[in-house]
Amino acid sequence: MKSDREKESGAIVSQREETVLQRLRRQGISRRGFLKFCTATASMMALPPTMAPAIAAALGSATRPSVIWLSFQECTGCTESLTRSHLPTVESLIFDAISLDYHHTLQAASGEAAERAREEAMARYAGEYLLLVDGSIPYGDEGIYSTIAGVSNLEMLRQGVEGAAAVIAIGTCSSFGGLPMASPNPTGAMSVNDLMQRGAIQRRPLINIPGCPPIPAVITGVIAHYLTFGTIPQLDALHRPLSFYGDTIHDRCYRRTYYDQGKFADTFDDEGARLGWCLYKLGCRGPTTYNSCATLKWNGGTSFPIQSGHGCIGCSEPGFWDAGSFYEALSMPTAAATTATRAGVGVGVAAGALSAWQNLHQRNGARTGHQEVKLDDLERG
Ligand code: FSX
Repeated sequence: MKSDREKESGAIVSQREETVLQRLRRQGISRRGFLKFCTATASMMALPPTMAPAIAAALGSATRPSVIWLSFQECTGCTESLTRSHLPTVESLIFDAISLDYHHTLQAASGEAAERAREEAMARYAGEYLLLVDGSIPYGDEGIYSTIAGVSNLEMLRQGVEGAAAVIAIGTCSSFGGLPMASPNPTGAMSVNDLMQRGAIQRRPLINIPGCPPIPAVITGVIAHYLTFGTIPQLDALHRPLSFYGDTIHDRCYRRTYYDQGKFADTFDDEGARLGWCLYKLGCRGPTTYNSCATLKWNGGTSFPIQSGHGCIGCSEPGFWDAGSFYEALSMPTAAATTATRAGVGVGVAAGALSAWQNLHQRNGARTGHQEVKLDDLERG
């Protein structure tokens, strides 16, 4: 007779061996619904709808990858962001398409059973599982500032990274350090990439999905890409997927025409604000922030901060907490600056525009060429 532990392990294995299509069908998703899901997945990954049959074929035979999600110094906003999506969504479907074997906040198990699930998944799927990490890692005083089940965050991350096929850093904290790393950084917080760079953990293919919190559709889009192609998407120099971080918020903002015309709100309740003019003078960080908020938006595509009348605070950029007041303009747009803006020759604006153009160009290249980085092409520790 099988022990409870053996039964638990058996259940994990058989669910893991189901294909994504089998799992979705078991959840009551019709064939038509599945094809719609594939079309939505293509669009989420910035691929043309003609890719939907290829995605359907890939997902029809792909087994659900084991995913281990570790949470360190964070506010749980990243998980909240993901779970606040309304059902049924592409996001929820995607999470039926993976085997989430360990997640501090979402798992039912606790204590020893929870840690056993992590250890078993790491051993059974060594070299195959996806490691998702949110929160930064305290590096000061050998990581004593934060422990889980008596294990320091640094040690838990080190163990997790060792057998991971790829690591996805969810949120600004794990991508760039985020709030815990803000001055004076009392815990010596570091990002996953910082630790890889200094050799404190092994190097693995790393995708950063910054945002405080990140957009749920971006998290699921990246996972969908991995699930479909077995590869990670094309990344920029900060390990961000170009299809989602290739443009600045400013590049895609619906108020951009007002910026180009030199029409700015000077206060949050003046005529310009009422007319929906550009929020640049009120501190909007859209011109220096790379993310998809202006296109994917939030709450199922309902809105995003600029649409509700507040400037972008740049939460997906490195060091944003220490970058000064959220309400100070990036430069001083006086009447002269407005003229310069119109002419498109403001130094900061020109530099921003050039970098935005370069990024846009790269992003379009990635879209049309659909280049991928194979896991084997990337450096392994
Ligand atoms: Fe950080 Fe996420 Fe901001 Fe919070 O897990 S990116 S503080 S939304 O929760 O890590």
